Amino acid sequence: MLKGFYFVTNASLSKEGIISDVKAACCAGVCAVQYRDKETNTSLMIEEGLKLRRICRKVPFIINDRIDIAQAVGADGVHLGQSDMPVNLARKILGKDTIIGLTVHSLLQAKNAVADGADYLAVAPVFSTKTKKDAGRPVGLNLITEIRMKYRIPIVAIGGINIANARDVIKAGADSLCAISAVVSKNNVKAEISRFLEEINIGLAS
Ligand code: TZP
Ligand code: MG
Repeated sequence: MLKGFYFVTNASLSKEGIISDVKAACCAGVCAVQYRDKETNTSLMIEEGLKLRRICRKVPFIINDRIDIAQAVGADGVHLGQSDMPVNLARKILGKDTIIGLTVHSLLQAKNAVADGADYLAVAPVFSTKTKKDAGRPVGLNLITEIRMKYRIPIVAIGGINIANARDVIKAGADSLCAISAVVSKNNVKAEISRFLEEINIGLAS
C-alpha cells in the first residue's frame, strides 16, 4: 500500500474535470486517490465525493481536511495538515481502520506524527510549487532521507515534483510521490501518470 503514484485532485488546473482525471488515474494504476478541494461547498463535496468513491473501488480513497465528508461518503481515509485536527483526535473519531495521513515539514513534526499514530506522512513541499500558495519553504530531498532513516512509516513526497526529478525523489527514500500540476494540466492524464510510474519503478529498483 502507498507505493507508486499518489493522485491528488485539482479542479482549477484540470482540463477534463476531476471525475475524468480520477478515472484516468485509476486506469493508470495509482496507489491512492485524494479528493482535495478548498473551494466547493459541503453539499457539492458530498455529491462529488460519492461519485469518486464509486470510481475508486479498488484504490484507497482519501479526503483532504474534511473528516465529516470522509465519514459521509465512506472514504478509506483522511489527509490532514499541521493546522487541521490533530491525528490522535481524528483517530478517536474515525477509528483504527481508517487511514490517516499527515503533512510534515520537519523531522520533529515527523516524530510527533509517528508518535500520534499517523499511517503515512506527506513530506512537503519537497521543491517550490505554485499550486499551493501557503505550502511553505521547500524542505528538499534531505528531509525525505532523514525521515526514511529514522522511521518505517510510508512517505509520500509532494510539491514541485515533475518527470525530471521524480526518480531522485524516490531514490531519496519516498515510497510514493504526488505531482499535481505536472499531471492534471496535461491533455492525457493517464499517459502522464504512466510516465511517472516508469520513473518511480526505476527509483524503487535502484
Ligand atoms: N501540499 C503541499 S505542496 C502541494 C500540496 C497539496 C501542491 C503540490 O502541487 P504540485 O503542482 O505538484 O507542485
Ligand atoms: Mg489541510
